[in-house]
Formats: sequence, C-alpha cells, structure tokens
Amino acid sequence: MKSVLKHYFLLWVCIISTDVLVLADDSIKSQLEWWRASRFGMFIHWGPVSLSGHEIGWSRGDQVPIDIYDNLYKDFNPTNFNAEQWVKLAKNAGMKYLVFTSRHHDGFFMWDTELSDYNIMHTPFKRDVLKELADACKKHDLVFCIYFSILDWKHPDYPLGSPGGRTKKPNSDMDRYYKFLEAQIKELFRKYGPFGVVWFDGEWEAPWTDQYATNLYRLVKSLQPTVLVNNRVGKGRQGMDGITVPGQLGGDFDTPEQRIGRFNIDRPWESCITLCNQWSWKPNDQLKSLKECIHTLVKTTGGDGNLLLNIGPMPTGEIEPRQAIRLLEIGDWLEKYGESIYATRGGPFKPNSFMASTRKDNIIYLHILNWPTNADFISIPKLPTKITKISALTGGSPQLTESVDSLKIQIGQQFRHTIDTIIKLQINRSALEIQPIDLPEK
Ligand code: FHN
Repeated sequence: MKSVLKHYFLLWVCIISTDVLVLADDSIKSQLEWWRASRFGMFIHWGPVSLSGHEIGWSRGDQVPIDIYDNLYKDFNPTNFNAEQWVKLAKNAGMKYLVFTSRHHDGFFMWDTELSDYNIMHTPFKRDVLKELADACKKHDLVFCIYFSILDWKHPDYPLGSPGGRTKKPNSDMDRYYKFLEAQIKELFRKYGPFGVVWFDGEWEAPWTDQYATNLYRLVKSLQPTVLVNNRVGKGRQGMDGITVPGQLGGDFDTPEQRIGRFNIDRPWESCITLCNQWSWKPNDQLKSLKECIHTLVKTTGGDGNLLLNIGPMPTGEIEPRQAIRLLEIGDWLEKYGESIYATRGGPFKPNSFMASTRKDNIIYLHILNWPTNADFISIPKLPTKITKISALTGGSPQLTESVDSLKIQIGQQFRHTIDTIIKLQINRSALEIQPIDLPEK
C-alpha cells in the first residue's frame, strides 16, 4: 500500500513542479511581449569621458592617462542636457525603450548615489541625470532601462584595472566588491525603478564567476520579477555573437554586438550597434547612412531580433545635430512602414543578402533591400499556403505568378526602392505557423 501512495505522491510532485516551470516560462513570455513588439530601442553611452572625445572605459589608462581620466568629472558641466529632448528624439526616431549607462567600466556613477563620491552630483553639473531621464521616460511613455557594468576598473576592490583589465590592483577583495555591487543594484531599483531591462555588461573578466552571476540574477528578479535581464549577467555569452552557451545562465535574451544576429525564433535576442563607430562621443566620428540603419533594423527584425541603436551625446549635454537628423529620418521611415516592423516576428523567409521578411497575424512582409540588378522580378520559394492578396506598402501594384515551387513577384521599376521595397502578402492562415524557409542567395 505504501509504495502505491509513494508513487502517487511522486506523480503529484512532478505535476506541480511542471506547472510551476510552465508558469515561470509563461511569465517570462508575457514579460518579453512588450520588448519583442518594440523591436527598436535607443542605447546611450555618456559620462565625463565625453569631454575627451575618447571611448568610455577603454580609453582610461590608454589614450587618456588614468589621473586625467579620473578627474574629468571635475569639469563635466553639460548645461544643455535636457532629458525630455533626448526622450522626445528617441520617440520621434520610432524607438520604444531607452537603455542608459548608469555606470560603465570607468566606475563613474551617473546617478545621485550614497555609495561613492565619484558621481554626477560631485561635478559642476550637480544634477541627477538618471532621475531626470527616468522621469522624462515616464512622462513620455518610453520604457526606461539601465546599462550596468559588472566590472569596475577604478574601484580598489575589483581585482583588475584599466586599460582593458590588463593591470592588477594590489589590495582587491572581490567578495567585498560584490557586496558593493549588490548595494548599487538595490539603490538603483529603490530610487529609479521599475526598469524595463537591466542591461548588464563587463561579465567576461576572470573575477566574475557563475556564483556571483546566479546571486546577482536572483537579486534583480527579487527586486522586480517583471524586469528583463540580458545574458551578460552570466558567463555564458559567446563573444560578440552574443549567443549563450547551452546550460549557462543566459538571462532573458542574447546580445550580439556590432553585428546583426543570426535568425533565431526560439531564443530572444537584441543586436546592440553604434550609430557612429564609437560608443561614447567622438568628434567627427563616422556616421552610418540612413540605408545602412534601415537595412540593419529590417535584418534584425527579419531575424526575429531587436535593434538597440547607440548614440554618444556631446559633453554639452546635446545630441550631435547630424546624429539627431539621422534618427529622425529613421523615424520618418517607421512612421510610413512601421507596421512591417513593430509587433512582427522574423521570417518565415530567413534573411539573405538581398531581402528579409517579417510577419504578424495572416500577413507576411517581404523586404527587398537590394533589388537584383536588371531583373524585373524576384523569385522565392513557394509558401505552403494560399496567398489571398498582394500589395506593396512602398507603392505600385506588384504582380504575383505562382509556379509549382516558386513565387515570382514583379513590380514597376519606379516602385523598386533603393532602401526597401516592401511587398505585403495576405495569406489564409496565421503567418506564425509557417516553418522558417531558407532563401537562395540569388
Ligand atoms: O566594453 C563595452 C563597450 O564599451 C560597450 O559598452 C559595449 C556595448 O554593448 N559593451 C562592451 C563591449 O562588448
């Protein structure tokens, strides 16, 4: 009799635990919904280093001597900073969330912290940038998120220094540093939360361990269960491809950097890419063209990822006018064609060199980014479903010819756009049910 009861008890435990796992999985899926539907966010790297025009964190002890770098804050007075202007620009660019460097690898606190004097309130500016940005985001309905560097090349308790973690500190204490890190996270949530995302970075150096990572992830989720956390909280990120090694703590999404992530509809991901070359302000930096920005956005979305596009504001507190203009041009494009980006999923056709596709409900959007030269039509594999209507978001009347195994789409030359020709296919079922389809290169 006992063994029967024991088996029923074990069966009950399995059912309960499965439900809990499913529940946990479902809550993550619902938290991700706003983020995935957003598809496009603003990344901002800013701090006293903008006075030097060199890269935040990495130039400390390299292009900028440490004692100079660490005293830049004494001259940091961005009196033209206006959080509402930044937030309105992000909104007008079509961005739905904003990720701001609360503290980068250089250890400077861009918020009014009680934990260190090396902070924004001890500059001539004396204003809490993080609070002003959080308030502006709330006022204008932009989701506020923070970037937070796990490493700190300045703090004496963190074992490695700069440049680039290549130096060791004499009397470091990583356990004491971790407690200091936890205190910062608790203060951030208490004073400026809730956040959409905590965007961790700086996890790759040896002092950071799986145990610290697990503890930090648990702390963040205990402070705000609905917050999203990227995979850089853990040690499992594979370099700049940003993919999490199976079995490693991966947070809620992967983080390809300075590249468009690979097509993946099973694991959420977000490409972080700079609008210029440098993450923080650099005079006369190379600015990406509108075509490159739109292609990057379309190909990340076509791969089922988000795009976090970075700007580095000037030491005056302003965003460089030519960068602002580029962002507004992206916003104009999204104003016209955003239905093919927002709340879509990638596919079913995987991106290739000349096109990408997005989908929602019973609609598939074909983004033809580089119309094949001297070709009046494009040819793609046949869909496993009936096409009930074809149209073009970007104008003209496309013609569809279906053969046994392919679709041929023609449209007048005057409607083949240099940036993106968007063909809209209405089908007789949910577009999300269609299995991903590889596209031949030509
Ligand atoms: O070292 C940082 C770098 O400065 C920048 O913050 C990027 C943004 O993702 N992350 C690190 C480089 O991978």
